[in-house]
Amino acid sequence: MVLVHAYDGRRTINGRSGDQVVSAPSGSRVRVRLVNTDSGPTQVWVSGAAYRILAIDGEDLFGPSQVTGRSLTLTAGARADLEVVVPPGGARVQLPGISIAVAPSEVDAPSTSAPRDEVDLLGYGTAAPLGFDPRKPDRVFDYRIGRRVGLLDGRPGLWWTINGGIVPDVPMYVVREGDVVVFRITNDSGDVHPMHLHGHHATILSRNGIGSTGSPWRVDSLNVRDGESFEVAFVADNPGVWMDHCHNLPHAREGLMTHLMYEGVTTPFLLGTDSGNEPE
Ligand SMILES: [Cu+2]
Repeated sequence: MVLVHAYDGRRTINGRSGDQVVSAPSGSRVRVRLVNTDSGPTQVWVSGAAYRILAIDGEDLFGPSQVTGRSLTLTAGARADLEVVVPPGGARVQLPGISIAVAPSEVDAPSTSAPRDEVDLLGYGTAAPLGFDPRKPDRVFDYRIGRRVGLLDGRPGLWWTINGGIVPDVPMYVVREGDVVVFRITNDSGDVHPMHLHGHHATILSRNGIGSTGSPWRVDSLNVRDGESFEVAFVADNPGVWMDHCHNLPHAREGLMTHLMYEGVTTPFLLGTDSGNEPE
């Protein structure tokens, strides 16, 4: 388990700064689970060996192929399971400013600078059935991320918007249990947003109008860059009231959050500062 977090701008793995080593004999197959607990995306890559991406956000990828010379983007809150077969000279899982080597104890695993190219999960692995048909959705929602001047809790500022509105003037997405739900996410806000839906994993159907050709790619945290658009789909199979927000928490506080709600599910808790809730 490789938990990546920056404290006071200093990058750590599992709470410790500096490069680390996990001793592993040559030929052993190591599964490295990365967790990005920061507010922004990061790159991760492996030097000294090829790697396979076995899972994203805890969801297995189908038919993952070997990756060399490319990095993987881990958005805020994202998890990735990488498989590395340890070569005699060791391998090093790297992120900017920190690394963890998986290597026989007597060797110093190599390091490289960050690859310029990145793995595109839209075409990674082998296509497989999704388990539901997103072509006939019961609900289609727009989640348009923007930014404009306005008032948030009476405070003037430049705030994030969802479909043009500032919290609480944003859509509450209502579904019924069993619905096939499609979200069309667009971002014209000038910044990247790690969008995070609680309680569900959404399958990526397309990015910028280009359909997925690889393994079913399921996420609960999606890196949505400025100017990008995604179509994602899921089956509403987990009744509740779920946050659907930006995982960059200052962004969430600045308005980039709403809810996915199920018909017939209510909560005694209220939105807004009138309820006595004060965001941290
Ligand atoms: Cu954001």
